[in-house]
Amino acid sequence: MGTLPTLFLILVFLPHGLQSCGDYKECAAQLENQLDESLNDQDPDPSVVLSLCLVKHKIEPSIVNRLKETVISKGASMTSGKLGQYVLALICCCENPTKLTIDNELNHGINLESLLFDKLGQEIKSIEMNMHPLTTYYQVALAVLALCQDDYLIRKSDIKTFAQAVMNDELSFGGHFSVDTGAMAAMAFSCLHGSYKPADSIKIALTKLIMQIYCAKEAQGTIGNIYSTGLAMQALIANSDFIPFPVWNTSKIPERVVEEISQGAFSNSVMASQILPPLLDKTYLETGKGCFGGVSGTQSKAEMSYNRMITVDYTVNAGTGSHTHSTHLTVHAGTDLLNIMQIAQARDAEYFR
Ligand code: B12
Repeated sequence: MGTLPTLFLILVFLPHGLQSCGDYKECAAQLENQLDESLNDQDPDPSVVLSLCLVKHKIEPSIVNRLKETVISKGASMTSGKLGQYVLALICCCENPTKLTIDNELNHGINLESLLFDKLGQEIKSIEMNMHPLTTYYQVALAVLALCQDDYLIRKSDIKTFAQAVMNDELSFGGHFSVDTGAMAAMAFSCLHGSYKPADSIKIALTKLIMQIYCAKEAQGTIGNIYSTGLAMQALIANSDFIPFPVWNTSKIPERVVEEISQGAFSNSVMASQILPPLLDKTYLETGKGCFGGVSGTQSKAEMSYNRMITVDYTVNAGTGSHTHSTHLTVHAGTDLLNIMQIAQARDAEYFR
């Protein structure tokens, strides 16, 4: 065969992602096109939708509807991590996972968050009884991240069990720290950090994970292997107050990622969806941020987060003496003082009138 026909064959049958890209931005644009196209020929993958939504902020309503149809019909039988992926994708598209409807056809809608909350509960129960989750810690992390990103209440005891697993080095495969799992868990703890309790356990687990991820940096420019590098970069970007960006992002990482994308290593859409956000400085922790103030969605963030619970210590001083009566209440965030007083009264009318 002559040179020209051979060249023709190479060009025609070149694997999809194999056009060379020169820098981060060019490679990101290439991946974005690849992911966009992948939405046409199959059921939209929630991790692909999430990734595109994070970098573009606008997903076609028909794609969002297909995502909703799938999760409404199959959500109950999905694993915790798969459901977590759907919830993250829908939050990113400014949908309200606590009242999911298609064209408002159901009055009350489906509450994906309470379904996910139950699935997380089963995972935690399994950890406590059998020393391992029903699925994997990767999926547990996805579930926690999804609930947390939507400001949904997560049981303190569940968080404690998950943090304990990190401290006991249980997030490993074959005796080695799993960078993918560690990175997903670091994002989950990063979300919990600051607004959930127990604060100490969260901070210690998060610090440990970030250090483990940083230590997994390889001389040739990956963190773990090339496929865990995307999630690891996201975890490090989201926690740059622990390790500043210039410290971990040495030139080797961008060089290596660009080289691998050019060579077609990310022709798989799910793998591409994990590396695209950090190429453009985005992480799963920004899910839903574009919806603040009702910018592009049907629901405002305030409405979406109505499920968030807070704890209130309510104390009354009886007369001028030193008699005080206290109660510890769990109420929806945003409950006003009058309501808190009424709830306290309902609990103990003798002291809180
Ligand atoms: C958990 C996990 C596993 C578990 C999955 C079973 C379980 N109980 O959950 C186990 C340990 C069995 C496993 C095995 C393997 N895995 Co694995 N796995 C993962 C991990 C950490 C999370 C996947 C996940 O749960 N996603 C969330 C759920 C909700 O989405 P999902 O679509 O349902 O996920 C399913 C698929 O990812 C599938 N799966 C897992 N690994 C692989 C690998 C391949 C090639 C395929 C086709 C599918 C597949 O199992 C998941 C659970 O059902 C990813 C990390 C990542 N960055 O994605 C690596 C990852 C996907 N695995 C990888 C690899 C290489 C493998 C193995 C080939 C390892 C080996 N040498 O044996 C095998 C192949 C298994 C297969 N199905 O063909 C690579 C894939 C790289 C690539 N080129 O695409 C990843 C990215 C890890 C990495 N950084 O290298 N894996």
